[in-house]
Amino acid sequence: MSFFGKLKARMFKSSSKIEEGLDAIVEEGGAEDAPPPASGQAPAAGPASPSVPHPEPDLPPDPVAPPPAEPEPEPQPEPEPAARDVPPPAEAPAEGPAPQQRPGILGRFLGRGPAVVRRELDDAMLEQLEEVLIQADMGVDTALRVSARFAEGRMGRRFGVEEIKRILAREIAQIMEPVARPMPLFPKKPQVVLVVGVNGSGKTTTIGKLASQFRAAGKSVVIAAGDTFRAAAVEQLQVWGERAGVPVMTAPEGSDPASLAFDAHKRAEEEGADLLMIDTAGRLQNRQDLMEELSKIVRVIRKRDEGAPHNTLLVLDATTGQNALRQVEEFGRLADVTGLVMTKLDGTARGGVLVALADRFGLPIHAIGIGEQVGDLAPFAPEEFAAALVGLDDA
Ligand SMILES: Nc1nc2c(ncn2[C@@H]2O[C@H](COP(=O)(O)OP(=O)(O)OP(=O)(O)O)[C@@H](O)[C@H]2O)c(=O)[nH]1
Ligand SMILES: [Mg+2]
Repeated sequence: MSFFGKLKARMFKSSSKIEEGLDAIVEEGGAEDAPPPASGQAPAAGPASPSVPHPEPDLPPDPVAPPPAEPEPEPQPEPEPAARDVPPPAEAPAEGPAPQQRPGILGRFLGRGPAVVRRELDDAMLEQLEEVLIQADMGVDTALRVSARFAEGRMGRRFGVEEIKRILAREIAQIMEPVARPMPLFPKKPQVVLVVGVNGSGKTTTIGKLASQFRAAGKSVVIAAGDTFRAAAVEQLQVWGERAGVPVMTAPEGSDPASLAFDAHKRAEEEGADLLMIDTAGRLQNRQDLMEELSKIVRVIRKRDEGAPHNTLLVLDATTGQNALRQVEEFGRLADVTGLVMTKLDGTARGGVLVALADRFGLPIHAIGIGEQVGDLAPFAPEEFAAALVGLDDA
């Protein structure tokens, strides 16, 4: 399966939340439209009442939804003959039924495809859209920005769910485009990658996955098991190291992680390794002592290479939702974070938080995790992510 297929399947909780919200919005104030008639046929019907039950539960995707490759793929409902009966937006009620005729079975026999429910974009609909985005954990500011971009030049026009998803995906991808950057590789050997984050965010797993992927790409890697608090953490890393064929340097439980980092750097340099990845113990951003320990690791490693760490990756757990924003602020203050990795986008309905992070901080998002296996970490691709987030079938 392609990574997009996997991403889409695993992000179903986030996407189904957005989908459900959009379905409800369009159902509430929408009316059934017929798509344009086949060539040469006169329009026979206008929009139907929202109270008319949807006759086809298994409609194919919106037939007027354009192919994604078009430069301005947004559908133009105005030219549809069916829309002629709709009063101009200024006179229309904010919501509610437009003048209507049912698109009869006869009409379909005459060659008009399945009907689509569309709703006219007005202030009330826009507010509901904002609400759906906020509920997907996009945060208020970002939800407002995405909705405003959605509304630009589109008020008074009519949209079906599929069209809304495409426009949203495009707006979201545009916000995220500038931060989608893989972890930069430098000629400096060893390049020091410090990995930080709160407890259980996925630091050790991410190091294991990255180490495997770098190895597969022909890089030599050394891992420092800097979480000296828990013996289990060291064992966990050793398993990943064995799998990846990467040496893991350890220190006795309770010993100073800064001195392990120092020794590991020495070894990595002696071995001519390309990368030194330093795992750290999980720490809550409000534990001052642990945060200071992190600063000490940085101070000590700089005694060996004043440019180190070259990358400080903050690993964030998507399931923590809006709290991720605070973590970026706090860790950023203490550890000079250079890039983000977001894990556990599978199995959470809070995937929208990544949009908020991109919008608010502009820090590079290097990779996303969608599972526990080595192949479940992939470079962050904004178009695929945005499509999966809103539940589109293609990116
Ligand atoms: N579903 C899912 N689970 C993940 C992902 N990344 C990590 N995990 C799991 O999350 C749990 C915690 O991961 P760790 O890598 O141990 O997290 P950590 O940040 O090192 O944790 P501490 O060292 O205790 O702070 C493990 O069970 C991982 O398998 C992911 O992308 N998706
Ligand atoms: Mg760990």
